[in-house]
Amino acid sequence: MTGSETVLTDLSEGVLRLTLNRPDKLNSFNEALHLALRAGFERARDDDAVRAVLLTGAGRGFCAGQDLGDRDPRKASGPPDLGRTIETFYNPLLRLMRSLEKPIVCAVNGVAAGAGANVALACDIVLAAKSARFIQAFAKIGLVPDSGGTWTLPRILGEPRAKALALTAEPLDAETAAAWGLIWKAVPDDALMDEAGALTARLAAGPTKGFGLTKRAIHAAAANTLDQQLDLERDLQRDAGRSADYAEGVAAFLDKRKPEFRGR
Ligand code: LHQ
Repeated sequence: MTGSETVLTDLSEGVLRLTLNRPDKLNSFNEALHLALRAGFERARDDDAVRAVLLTGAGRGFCAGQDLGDRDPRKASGPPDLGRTIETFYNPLLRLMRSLEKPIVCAVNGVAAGAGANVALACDIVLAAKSARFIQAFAKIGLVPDSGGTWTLPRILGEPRAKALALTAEPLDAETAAAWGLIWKAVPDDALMDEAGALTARLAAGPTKGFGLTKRAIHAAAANTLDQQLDLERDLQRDAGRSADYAEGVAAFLDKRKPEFRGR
């Protein structure tokens, strides 16, 4: 395990594990955590040894959003420019995560509030401990859901549930989040890290080039017509069909053996 204090980083057998590590502040985002997390996802993008990412939090929380200790209005000389904070820190992170052509699994180990909830929901497969809660906490301090929340929530939940969560800031428990399709699974607390670790390891040993193309296709669907999407599937399948992993997958099937995928 290496890394600065704020994000622990560990690469093992293709899995880059990123652990938010400000447990006494429920892993809320300060500048150092932002920069370290961004560096982690940049490594995931640039390092061929990384085949999948597992994001989680240290201690009893996943992430409580922006560190409000840094934001005391009584200590400021005037109104803040939160748009600048979003443009400098949150949006680059969300864009980086969304464009990563490798699977991101999120193990939500405890409360996920504000930007912390929406960063979790930006991951590809989200598992949450049964005791975890998702809180669109923004409304409690007069803000708008950010980190993609106003895009993700209505798409997944529809406007009625998205608006109720955003306007009331009521906590959504992990089992309801799973029942509503907001996350993949709620799992017993003591099974979370084993299950998330095994899932990420399985993905990292899989045909990760194909996974990347699959993510690209599913992301494009939000803005495409069916005709456009059918054309895109044709183009991406052409790429996938030329991959070494496709050749290996079919050969292994015909040989009745386990495939050895390389992500190429
Ligand atoms: C915290 C925090 C925190 C600092 C817990 N900051 N210390 C973008 C642009 C720029 C500015 C604004 O924001 C954004 C995006 C956003 O994310 S806005 C939303 C910001 N987040 C929140 O409003 C959530 C604030 N936290 C809470 O409501 C509660 O802490 C939750 C519901 C997350 C957890 O409640 P509890 O389980 O009861 O824990 P706690 O409140 O006792 O917190 C434990 C410690 O963590 C405590 O410190 P202490 O020294 O008293 O033990 C908290 O002060 C600290 N902490 N969240 N965001």
